[in-house]
Amino acid sequence: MEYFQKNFECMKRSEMRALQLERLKKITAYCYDNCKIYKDKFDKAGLKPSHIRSLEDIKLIPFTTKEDFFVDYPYGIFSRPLKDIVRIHASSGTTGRPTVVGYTRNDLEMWSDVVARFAVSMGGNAEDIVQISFGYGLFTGAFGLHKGWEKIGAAIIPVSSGNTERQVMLLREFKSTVLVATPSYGLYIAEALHTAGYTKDDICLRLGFFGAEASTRESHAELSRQLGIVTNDNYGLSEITGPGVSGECIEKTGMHIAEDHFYPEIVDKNTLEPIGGGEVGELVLTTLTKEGMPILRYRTKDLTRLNYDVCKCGRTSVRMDKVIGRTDDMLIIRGVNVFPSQIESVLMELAEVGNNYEIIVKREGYLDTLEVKVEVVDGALLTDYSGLERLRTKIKHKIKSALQIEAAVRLVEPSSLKRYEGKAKRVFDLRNTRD
Ligand code: DLL
Repeated sequence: MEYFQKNFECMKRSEMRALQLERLKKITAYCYDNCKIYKDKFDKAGLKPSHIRSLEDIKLIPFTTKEDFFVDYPYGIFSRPLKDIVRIHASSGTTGRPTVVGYTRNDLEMWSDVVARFAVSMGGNAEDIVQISFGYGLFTGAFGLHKGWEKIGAAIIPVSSGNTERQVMLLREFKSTVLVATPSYGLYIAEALHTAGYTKDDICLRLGFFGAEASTRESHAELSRQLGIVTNDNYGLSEITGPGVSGECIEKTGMHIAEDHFYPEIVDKNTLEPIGGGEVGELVLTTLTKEGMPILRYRTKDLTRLNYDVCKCGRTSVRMDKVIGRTDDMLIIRGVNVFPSQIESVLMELAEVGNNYEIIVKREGYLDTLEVKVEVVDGALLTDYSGLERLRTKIKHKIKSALQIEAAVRLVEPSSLKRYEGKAKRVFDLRNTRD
């Protein structure tokens, strides 16, 4: 088994905890001394950095949320003057202003280290040819994966997202061995490969690194099947560093968190009290080593759980489960909590429907309605009324048994729904809009 930084990845738990505590004390004092936003929050809570004496004391520290990035926008959340900042990125910010994030030179080194760790943990090496199909720009995805893979000596193809026919051409002609994309774009590229008349046997891909949005085991199985690859799920967020917070290893039993740099907690999303025992809750992250913009107890809004068992790969780092969804993406339909990923799991298991779907929620009178639109694989089915009805009923039953909720199912023509080159938009909640 290869490791990138074995001393940290395989550290004994007692040593890891000691290291985390030492770093937590230091970063708490550093934030208090260098960032007014933190100083004000600590003073308001009557907290001094010296009150942090154990890892458990982390719960004394007030949470940081997205709103804190706007208190003194854009750079107020930085702990270093701009002369020390060498890179600025921003979150994708689908709604409103994006959060602005800054890195010092050491932050960039750390960032590429943590990405290199999970690349190596999947068997990535200097011989790989890595096609980066994330958009280069303010988004952290492309630069994050680029620098991590470059660090292990791989050859990077910085194609960026979009121009899907060209992606296929590069896969074939440049013989890329690794594809880096959102899972939804990965599926789109796979579709374009087949539309152009090729199969997985015409390309050299062996690994697919997918992240930046929630995905299911079923969609990864589909990516594996269509592209002939072993897939990896990796997680991160701009506010914490970008990609590299955690990633699956070849065992694929959860995403290893680089916990010498990012301290994870799980809290109840309503009471905000810490939850132990491997239960699902909101992930809260503290950066332990960042200089430019350290973040204490960031509420990610992502729901997952932690597993502290040692992995078969030998890494001792805690693993997080696949993200179920964001608390702000959770739909409450007629009182039932529904995550888009649950619907995706149902659809991806069915061979008769494709990988593109839309979830539409409306309010009719006082009643919420849920509609799932999905493409059939075989367009001929659309003229076969009884075949179509059978499939619709089957999907409705499966959704009912997975979610305990009735959904209307609309089967549409192949290739008729919008494809995404970055993060996909699957949910259209029209309850608060007039239509
Ligand atoms: O998406 C960073 C990233 C880029 C991660 C490339 C992995 C690969 P943001 O644009 O700030 O940063 O969005 C962060 O995306 O809070 C999650 O809700 C979601 N997310 C990221 N990775 C995953 C994943 C990047 N593997 C937000 N599974 C996060 C589920 C993910 N959700």
